[in-house]
Amino acid sequence: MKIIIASSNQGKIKEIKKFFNMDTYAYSEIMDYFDIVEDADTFKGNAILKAEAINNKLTLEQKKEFIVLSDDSGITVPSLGNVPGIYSARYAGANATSKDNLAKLINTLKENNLNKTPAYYTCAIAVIANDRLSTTHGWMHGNVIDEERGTNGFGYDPMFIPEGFNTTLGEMSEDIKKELSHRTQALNLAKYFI
Ligand code: ITT
Repeated sequence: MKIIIASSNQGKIKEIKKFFNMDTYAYSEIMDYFDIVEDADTFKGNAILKAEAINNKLTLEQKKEFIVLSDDSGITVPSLGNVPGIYSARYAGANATSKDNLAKLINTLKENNLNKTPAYYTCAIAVIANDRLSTTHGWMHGNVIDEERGTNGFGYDPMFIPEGFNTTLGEMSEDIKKELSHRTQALNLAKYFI
């Protein structure tokens, strides 16, 4: 069995490929890139939309060969009214880069005089194998700070300090993030279906 990752986020793809000990491909390695509309109102709903969009493009032969796996994820800051949540990828606007989104969250903390406040990452994974759909979730709790520290990871990692640590994910090794992360928790559960 091989896995197709229904994502075009290079940070996620790298972490998911590292997690599995089997042939794992970004969908762009199997088919042309296309835009997937993510208009559900939950992480789970958007993960399902992405997995179904890729699964619908597979031939019957490919469906026997491949499992489709998608990831919808984001960060939530309760003291800011639960932003950006499911809008994490577009927090700074429709065409925002992850740098823009990180800068916007840092600025919003500063505007609210919050230099450190609780936050958590959520990851919903959807798996489709032989047209059967399953979903799982994982979370990572900690705090966000009003500055960027370190360059490891991706997205909001340089401003996120996991619970029990003093450094941001941007300052930590990939292996420590792999042990703690929302993505690892959700993928560990998804392994049962796979
Ligand atoms: P795909 O839909 O193609 O998978 P995307 O980047 O649009 O890529 P999402 O809609 O799930 O993915 O948005 C997730 C955003 O949340 C992502 O852009 C990151 O900024 C952030 N995010 C999710 N997991 C993260 C992690 O482990 N570390 C840092 N930021 C993360």
